[in-house]
Amino acid sequence: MKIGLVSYQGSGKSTLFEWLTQIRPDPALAHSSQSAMAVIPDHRVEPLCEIYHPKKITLAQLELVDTPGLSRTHEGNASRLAQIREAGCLVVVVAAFERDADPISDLKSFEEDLLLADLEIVTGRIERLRESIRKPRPDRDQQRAELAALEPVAESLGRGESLQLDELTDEQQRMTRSFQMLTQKPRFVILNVAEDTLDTESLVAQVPGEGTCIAIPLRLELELTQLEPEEREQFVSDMEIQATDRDGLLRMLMDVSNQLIFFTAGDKEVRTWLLRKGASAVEAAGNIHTDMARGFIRAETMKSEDLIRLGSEREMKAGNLVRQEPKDYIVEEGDVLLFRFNV
Ligand SMILES: Nc1nc2c(ncn2[C@@H]2O[C@H](COP(=O)(O)OP(=O)(O)OP(=O)(O)O)[C@@H](O)[C@H]2O)c(=O)[nH]1
Ligand SMILES: [Mg+2]
Repeated sequence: MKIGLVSYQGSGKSTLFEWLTQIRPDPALAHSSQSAMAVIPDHRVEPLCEIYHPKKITLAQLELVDTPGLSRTHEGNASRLAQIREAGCLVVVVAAFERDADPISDLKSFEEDLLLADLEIVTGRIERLRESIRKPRPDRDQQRAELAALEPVAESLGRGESLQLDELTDEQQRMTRSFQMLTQKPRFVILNVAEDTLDTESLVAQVPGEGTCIAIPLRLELELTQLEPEEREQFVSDMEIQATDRDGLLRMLMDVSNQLIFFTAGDKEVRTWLLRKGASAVEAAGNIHTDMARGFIRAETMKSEDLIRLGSEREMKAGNLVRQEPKDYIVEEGDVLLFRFNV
């Protein structure tokens, strides 16, 4: 799933992108989206490697997309919004580093812009349906049903309510899927504060939705990653600052994008994989290879904490901790999976 970094111009998206991916977005391509991967470190990989001594280690990566910032005058926003629609989840970067910044009202107007963009799409469709229904045509009932499903969606957007997927009926979800509605995408907010902003907590507390916002001095964080490790340590202790937990942030982004990590482990490779939360074992197998899903027999499943605690597969078997799971088993965070399949 693509994670879109979005906001108004000049709020720090590209700075965040470079900090997390270590890739500098090309300023010449600033009018279009640029994507890169951010490696997700995992503290369980090292102990697993002590068990398997693999030849290779591969870590899962999140795909981040640096999108062009919206203009506050709305000029030229249509194509920028279209690029944002392609992301599965949004990280809204709000500028809070200037003395006169008002990040909370900025965030509010950004949310309103997303809402208006969705309203425009839905009302456009409604108008076309109303027009079309006047004429006799074979699919008129179907169009009436679509109209009936969309009208309440337009009404609530018109009231300024941003819609979440779980508030829509199945039919409404189906009817709005192709719109890729911005207001339905999970969102996470990063307040881009100045190096010397002290009271970030009270700022964060003003953002609605618990646990979906953090304050980060992005420019400072990026500069820190560009220092040599010793220099960085010196700087951090001289300035009495605390570097942001970058790995923790990547975890949060995994959470908002509704993904978990599972492992495959053997003497060839220890590897982490991303998977949609709630996905089944056969879907996990399909992420690795379509053949594995097609010929799926079962998934030998261990909890990584148990395996790390006991130190070997032999001990796991002796303790009856290796489960044989069928296709529809719902994979859990931290599972170590070995797929048995027919070729
Ligand atoms: N003082 C200060 N300046 C910052 C901070 N973060 C970003 N900036 C500056 O703000 C400007 C814009 O940052 P970018 O990361 O390019 O912003 P952007 O959101 O990608 O901008 P667009 O791509 O134009 O939409 C740059 O000049 C940054 O140096 C910060 O934490 N503190
Ligand atoms: Mg940028």
